[in-house]
Amino acid sequence: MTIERTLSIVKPDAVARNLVGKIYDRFETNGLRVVAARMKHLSRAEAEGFYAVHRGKPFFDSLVEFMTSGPVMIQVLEGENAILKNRELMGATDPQKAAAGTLRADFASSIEANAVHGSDSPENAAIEIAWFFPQSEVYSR
Ligand code: RTP
Ligand code: MG
Repeated sequence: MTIERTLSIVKPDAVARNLVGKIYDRFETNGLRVVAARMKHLSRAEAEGFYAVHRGKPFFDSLVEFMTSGPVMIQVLEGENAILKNRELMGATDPQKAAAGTLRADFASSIEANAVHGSDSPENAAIEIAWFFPQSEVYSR
């Protein structure tokens, strides 16, 4: 059994649609625990830095525009295989391709405004958690 932590973001579309509680409920119902959280309206520099791996891709400017369009809810989730489990709960990037019952199938409106972010590997989870939270603000069990 591997207890992991992953970085999750409720994106501006889902915050605007008042879905934070419904999304947290999915995490908690599926064995993930919120161990750090903050709401933040990302600056352009923060969004560009956070999504730096996508710099140069055709959707990068639009992605940064979207991620800075309103506040986001940022959390660290902890639990067994948290990284993969959160990705499974999220569903495919494109909500049209996301499996039924996933967050993106239920709450996303487009491939860009897709409700949630989740770290995709242990390496990126560590980087992304540190990007938003000092260790003293992660309340691990
Ligand atoms: P995320 O990083 O946000 O958890 O999403 P992901 O791994 O499922 O997808 P990724 O390939 O990392 O893309 C990051 C975010 O960029 C936007 N996107 N737009 N217009 C497009 O073709 C396109 N492709 C990606 C989405 O908001 C996606 O979640
Ligand atoms: Mg990604």
